[in-house]
Amino acid sequence: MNNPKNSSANILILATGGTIAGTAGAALKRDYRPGQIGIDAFIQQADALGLKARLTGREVAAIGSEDMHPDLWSTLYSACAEAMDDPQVDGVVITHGTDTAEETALLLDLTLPTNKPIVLVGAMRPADAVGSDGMRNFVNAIRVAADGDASGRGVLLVMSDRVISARDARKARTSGTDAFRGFPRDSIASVTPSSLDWFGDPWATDRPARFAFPDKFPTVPILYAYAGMQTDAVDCLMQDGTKGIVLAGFGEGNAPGIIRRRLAEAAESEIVVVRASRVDEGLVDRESEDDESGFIAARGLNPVKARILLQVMLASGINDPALIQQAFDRR
Ligand code: DAS
Repeated sequence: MNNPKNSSANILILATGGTIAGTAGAALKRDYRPGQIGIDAFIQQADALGLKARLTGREVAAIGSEDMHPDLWSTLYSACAEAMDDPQVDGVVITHGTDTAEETALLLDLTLPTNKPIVLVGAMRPADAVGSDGMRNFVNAIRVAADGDASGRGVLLVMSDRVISARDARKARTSGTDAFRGFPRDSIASVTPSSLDWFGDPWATDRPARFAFPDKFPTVPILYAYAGMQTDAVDCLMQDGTKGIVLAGFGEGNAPGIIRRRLAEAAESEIVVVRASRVDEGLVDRESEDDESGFIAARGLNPVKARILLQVMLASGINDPALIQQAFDRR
């Protein structure tokens, strides 16, 4: 399928900054500042390419996504929720830095319905760099957001001619334009400025939001495992108010015996413990010890995304490990 079904779609662009709107001031320079190009100028450049979709821009922020935070997530969520109800909007594109795009994508995926496409897009090279990838990624994202077949697939991420679902997307390289990978599923579509090919049918048509957007994000630190670690690494995370801990464990979510025992004590004192892995790819499945210790297995989610899912559930008042495990198990 090479043409968007809705070739004159109305797309709302929510700009947050990032490298896609960044400039260095010289094509060969390495250092640059994110979020320098305003959304109106960006849309003008895109329109000049002859896009069929009608774009309306709103600048929500102009930051590097290392500074993404819950208040801004809340603004993005409200803007998307409004757009989902607005008959004048066919789809939403969010321009975003790549560093935390996977966290924003999963959070919105968990808290918004799937009735219209919501697409995150970023770039690895600033707009004025030689070989910049930003405008191509943006045009691709518009093509996806304007396609009726993009709805019912949850929030999507478009980078380097690929579409990856929010649940699967992860940044896997520090540099180079092919910086994202999907796990367990890799790309779910291939996109270029002149083509869009989905590799399967939508799986969540008309799915309502799974969880409420948190009023307040519970304190859930990530514990990174390393050889020789001692229990003080856990103890310093168990401050007043800590509601959960995500272990970025060795291999399949492992940790030294003393750490597992300390985490089991934490779980007994009602801190929800999720075992994820510091390894980039592979599932973390339940083990028999998880039942005894009250742990949850992160399955396909990496530590930062496991943290988002856990925060959203805890904020909804869900802290039963069996129910939380079910949410980690489902796609
Ligand atoms: N500056 C980083 C960020 O905003 C990198 C990027 O945009 O790709 O996440």
